This record gives sequence, C-alpha cells and structure tokens, in this order.
Amino acid sequence: MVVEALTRASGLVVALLANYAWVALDHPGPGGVERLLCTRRTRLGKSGQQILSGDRVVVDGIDWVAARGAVTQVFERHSVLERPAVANVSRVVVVAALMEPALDPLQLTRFLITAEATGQSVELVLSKADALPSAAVEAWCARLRGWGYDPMAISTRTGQGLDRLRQRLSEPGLTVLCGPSGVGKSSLLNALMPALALRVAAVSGRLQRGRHTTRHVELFALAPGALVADTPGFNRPLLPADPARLPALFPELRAALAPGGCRYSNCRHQGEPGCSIGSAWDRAELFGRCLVDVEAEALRQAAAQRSEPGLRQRGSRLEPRLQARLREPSRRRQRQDLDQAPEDGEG
Ligand SMILES: Nc1nc2c(ncn2[C@@H]2O[C@H](COP(=O)(O)OP(=O)(O)OP(=O)(O)O)[C@@H](O)[C@H]2O)c(=O)[nH]1
Ligand SMILES: [Mg+2]
Ligand SMILES: [Zn+2]
Repeated sequence: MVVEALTRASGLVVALLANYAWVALDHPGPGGVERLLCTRRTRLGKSGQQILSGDRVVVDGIDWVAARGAVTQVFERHSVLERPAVANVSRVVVVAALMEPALDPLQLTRFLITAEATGQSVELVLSKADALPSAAVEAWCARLRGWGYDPMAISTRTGQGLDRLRQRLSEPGLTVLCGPSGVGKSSLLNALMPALALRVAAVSGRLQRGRHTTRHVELFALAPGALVADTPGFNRPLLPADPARLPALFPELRAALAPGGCRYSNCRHQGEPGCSIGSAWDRAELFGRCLVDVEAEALRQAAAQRSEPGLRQRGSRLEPRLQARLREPSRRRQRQDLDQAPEDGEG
C-alpha cells in the first residue's frame, strides 16, 4: 500500500504534446515535484478514451526522480469544448479583434455558436480597442449587446478593460480563450501574467491574418482555483450537426423563443407566414446562413450514409466502420487534429 501511495497520484492535464500529457499534481510529490510528463497506458487507448487538456486524471507508475508517469484513468467530465478540445470548461471567452484582423460578424457568430454548444457561460472580448476610435468601439459594443452579450473591449497596449477582464477570469473554474489566430489571446494572457512570456507574433498580409503562433492548448493558473486556457487560433469553427439545435445557440433568438415565442414547433424562423420571429433582428441573416450550412451538411451526411453503409457518424464527421483492432490509430490522429488545431487550409 505504501508503495502504491508513492507511485500513484491524481492531477490535471495542463497540456498535451503528441503522445505525452503534462499533468499538474493535486499535491506536490516527494522532492516537491508539481508536474509530471506522462505517457498514456494502452488500456486507455483500447477503451478508446481520449485524454483532453482539462481532464482530471490518475497517474500511475510514477518515477519521482525523472518526474515521469503514465495516465491510467480519466475522471468523468462535466463539459467539453469540441474545438479547441478542452474538458471541464466552466466558461468560454470568445476573443475577436476590432481591427487587424477586422471583425467578421459571421466568423464571430460561428465561434459564439461553438462556445454556446458547451452549455457553459459564454463571454465576449473585443481586443485591440486601441486600433479603432472609441466611438466605433462603442458602436460594436452596442451592436453585440443586441446579440445578448456584454462585450469587454480591451487593449493590451493601453491597458483598457484589463482590470475587468482579470476579475472575470479570476472566478473559480476553467476559462478557455478561443478565437481566430492573431486576435491577441496570448498577448492578453501575457498582459495579465507577464511571467508567462507566451510567444506572440504580428499579423501579416492583406487580410491581416494571424500566424498560428500558439500550437497547443495550455492551462495556466491566474488565481487560486481559476485556470485559463490559451488555445491555437483557427478560422472556421464547425457548426452543430443537428439544425434543431441552432436557435438555442443564438441568445437573442433563445430569448425571443422562450415563453411560447414561435407557435410552430418545427419552424425554421425564416420568414414563414405566421412565424413571430421575423427578420427584423441584427443576426437574422447570419442565422439564416448558418442554418443553411447546417442543413446542407446534415443532408450530405445522410446521403453519404445511405450510399456508404460502411460509414458511421462520429461527432460531426463520418468515419469508416472498422474492426475495433484497427480503430485506434484513426482516433489518435483525430485527437491530434483537435489539439494541434491550426489548419483549415485558409489560415
Ligand atoms: N494594436 C494592438 N495589437 C495587439 C493587441 N494585443 C495584441 N496585439 C498584437 O496582435 C498580434 C497577435 O497577437 P497574439 O497574442 O500572438 O495572437 P493570438 O490570438 O494568440 O494568435 P494565435 O496564437 O496565432 O492564435 C501581435 O502582433 C500583438 O502584438 C492590442 O491590444 N492592440
Ligand atoms: Mg497565441
Ligand atoms: Zn418561427
């Protein structure tokens, strides 16, 4: 028993690198070791369970001198953000730049949708407030309040909004920062915690695109019990697979639909006669575009499934039905896709 106590510990996955996980221990081990570099036991692999940043895990076979071990168990998650892949998220902060790159309402909407899909609280940060006249910043804030958010305009250059942001991020739980590359996610963490010295890089090109500077998810402690995850930026978040889920992911539509809003249960809220939602709301067109995308994807997947019974739905993608023995490598690849996010072919 004594030996087991010495070679086994619980902790939190703070970063994933290829097949390794960095685990921050709940209690420092012998010699004051606080973090272990861990492999995954094959048993976990065979059960198909993936480890995500933010997972609470058990580490076994610890070598305290080398600060190494193996993750053998993942505790149940209370929430998951699909992309960037993070477990046990309490809050998602979508970061959008007011300029450099210019704010794109459709892209922002897609980020907000994936954040809302976690069922956790969603906040909106508008970065680079120094790059626009304050009247223009206030106009954006007013517009986004109409979407049901209470945006925080910040600047790491002038310090605007950082106190309020620090307060929000210091609330207990795990907050994930997500948004396109180059909007200043790592910069704002550096502003709040200069000791982190995270790598940042200037945007480039006509569209002022980011350079995918952050390559993997990493969790940092901002205050006791308050963790913040920096994540790699990407351009085009996926939408939910089920069109019926979409309205609830728009807070202003959710509110309008709440007490017996639209009387048709299967309404698309696209100007059908008798629909009470109408089109006189700011995101009506954006909602319509997202709905068409989700419906087209649902049809495509249904058709693919009919013609290819060998395919099965996994999350939002189709994958071949394989014998269990063969399945593991593709899962591994999928996990790496998730946590080494930069791709899209557009970034
Ligand atoms: N004008 C202005 N520029 C900023 C501000 N904050 C960050 N930047 C710049 O924005 C660029 C991108 O910043 P990063 O922090 O690397 O952006 P990121 O969101 O972490 O990008 P990825 O890691 O690629 O996802 C850098 O050149 C920063 O100096 C700001 O408040 N104002
Ligand atoms: Mg970054
Ligand atoms: Zn309707």
